[in-house]
Amino acid sequence: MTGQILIAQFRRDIGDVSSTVDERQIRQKSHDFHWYSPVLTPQLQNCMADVVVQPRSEEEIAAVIAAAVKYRIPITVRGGGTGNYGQSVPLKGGVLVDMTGFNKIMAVEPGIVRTQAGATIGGALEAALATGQQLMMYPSTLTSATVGGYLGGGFAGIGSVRHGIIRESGMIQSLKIMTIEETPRILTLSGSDVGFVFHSWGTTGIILETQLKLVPAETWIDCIATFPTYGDVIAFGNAAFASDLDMFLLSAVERRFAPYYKRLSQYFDGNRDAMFSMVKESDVDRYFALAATFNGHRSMAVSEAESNAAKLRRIHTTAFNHTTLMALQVDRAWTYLQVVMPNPYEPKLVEEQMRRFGDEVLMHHEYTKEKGRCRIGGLPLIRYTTEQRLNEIMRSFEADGCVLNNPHIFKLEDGGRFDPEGRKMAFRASVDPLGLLNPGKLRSVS
Ligand SMILES: Cc1cc2nc3c(=O)[nH]c(=O)nc-3n(C[C@H](O)[C@H](O)C(O)COP(=O)(O)OP(=O)(O)OC[C@H]3O[C@@H](n4cnc5c(N)ncnc54)[C@H](O)[C@@H]3O)c2cc1C
Repeated sequence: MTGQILIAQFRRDIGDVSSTVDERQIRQKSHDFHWYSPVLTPQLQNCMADVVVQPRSEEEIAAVIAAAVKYRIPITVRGGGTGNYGQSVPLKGGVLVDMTGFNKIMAVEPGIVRTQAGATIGGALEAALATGQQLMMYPSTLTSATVGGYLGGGFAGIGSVRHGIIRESGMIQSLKIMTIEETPRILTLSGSDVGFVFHSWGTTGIILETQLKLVPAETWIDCIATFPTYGDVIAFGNAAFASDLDMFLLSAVERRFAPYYKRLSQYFDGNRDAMFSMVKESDVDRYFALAATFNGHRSMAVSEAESNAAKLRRIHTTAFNHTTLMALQVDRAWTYLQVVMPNPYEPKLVEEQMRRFGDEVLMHHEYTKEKGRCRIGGLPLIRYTTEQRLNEIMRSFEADGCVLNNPHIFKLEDGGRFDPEGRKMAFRASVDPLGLLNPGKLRSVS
């Protein structure tokens, strides 16, 4: 917590920049989707900023940083607040910088969109589509997540089966960031240097602007294929990934998820397991022909217009952590895990895991690409009882050769995706020498 007098001095220094100390607004902006985790909730629920600011220009962001540095006040940056691990929760109070007021789509050119960091991903996608282009990928939270938040906290998304995970997709062309110094500097990063800031959970400079690569827009059809067993779904997923089918999403869920898919219940009724996909219009028939070779039925194939007219749920809002959200909206006793499956992932392993865990675990897998190979990320639902049991389930997946990216942690290094060579850490120190940015998120920085 920062003292009230210091906060008052800080607010005086930032002049006209919008700021509030209203308790309700502070509480709302100090939390994200860490409530998915019954382990994180008690640890983070009382963490609160002392003041929330909403800058609208580069100059205002610089004024906020300069004043915070002058008074040594911690700074936590927030986009849409859809992160799952308390990424934008201010562990040590201080200033919460809400970036959503800094939200212009600056330019759309052939192959490129330039945005301010607080623009929503959905806004960037819409602007690209208006020029016959599209983003390479996006999170299922695209209407509320910001571009800066996705690059600061995200990992993959809808489109990653086609273009790979964000880190290696080439999607981030360049980033403009501001340093955390009394006289803030602006740096432009490109090439592999964007990796210093990507997925650093807001600990490494404030992203001001992004330049993202665009690809030609395609017409994607929302498809559901259903199968007699979940092993068949996985066998089909493996074959579809290895084929030349053009797909933007390949998301497998078992039949016990059906009660959570109300607006698609006529196509996914709980009698069969399912693959939810976005398939290029010209490949839809071949997609279902391949599914048929694994006992798959064509259950649904609708265009965006048909889906909207029938008031169906769009497929991209059923995938990744939206699958988890749909279940949690009905039953808060669920939580989840993030598990990378062994490659190749044999259908008999998932069937064995389903037998082993019974009603305690429901299976959901997202197909993505990493280093050109299939990367199957499991986001299984877990019926939560105790932290000890949750840990036992994790160890059981690991014994099968799976790799855990534990979502029940709030230290960046513990997620298993951080900087083994220390280059990120060295860069971080150079742009935030006092360690004021999102303090407490890095185990290696107090
Ligand atoms: C229902 C649901 C579905 C999801 N689906 C996906 C998915 O498909 N793929 C995926 O990767 N993630 C997914 N996520 C996680 C989350 O949506 C993504 O991490 C994301 O896009 C966050 O954007 P945001 O604007 O909400 O960021 P926030 O939650 O506000 O912030 C995320 C992190 O980025 C930092 N940050 C924010 N803005 C800046 C900035 N301008 N400069 C520097 N750092 C900044 C924050 O400090 C924080 O550490 C999902 C989450 C939910 C709840």
